[in-house]
Amino acid sequence: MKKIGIVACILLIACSIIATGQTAAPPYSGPDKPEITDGPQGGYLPGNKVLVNHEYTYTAMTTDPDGDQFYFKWDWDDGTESDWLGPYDEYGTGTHAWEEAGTYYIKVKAIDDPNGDGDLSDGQESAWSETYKVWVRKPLFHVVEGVTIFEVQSTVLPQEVIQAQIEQLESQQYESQESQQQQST
Ligand SMILES: [Ca+2]
Ligand SMILES: [Ca+2]
Repeated sequence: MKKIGIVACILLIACSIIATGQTAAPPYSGPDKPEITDGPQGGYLPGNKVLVNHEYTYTAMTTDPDGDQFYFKWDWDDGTESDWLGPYDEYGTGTHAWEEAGTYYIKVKAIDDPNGDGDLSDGQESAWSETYKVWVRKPLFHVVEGVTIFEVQSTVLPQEVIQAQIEQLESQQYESQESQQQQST
């Protein structure tokens, strides 16, 4: 009787382990915390500069543990957020133009759409991504004779190069005025 008792006890434990294992199936979950992977962060070099009132596109990525498609919402750190944009499988983008110069720390979060119907009320949100620093500035313009405008890359180009460009533009301007005067006389 004692042996039977032990066997029964072991069976009971085994059964409860199996039962527990079944209820511990992978739980439904929202997308992983996204990461911002690409987009200009500001500077003087072409391809990286971010000027006020120009649109720039940023890329983020994440995955959903259940394989659901998901949507991104961007926080542009100027008091505005995007709508939920998507659906995406891995990478998604957001586009924004800042109205004021300054340093912004943008971030993005994701929500999945388990039944894939575009209604996100059944979705679960991820955490916000780490922030991504964007330096937005006003363009630096030089106006020569009120006509020629170009951006001076003052932290990239030596001052003498800038001065040479200005002088060249001024001489072109002078020559064109000379030729116009000759034509009119
Ligand atoms: Ca999911
Ligand atoms: Ca849905």
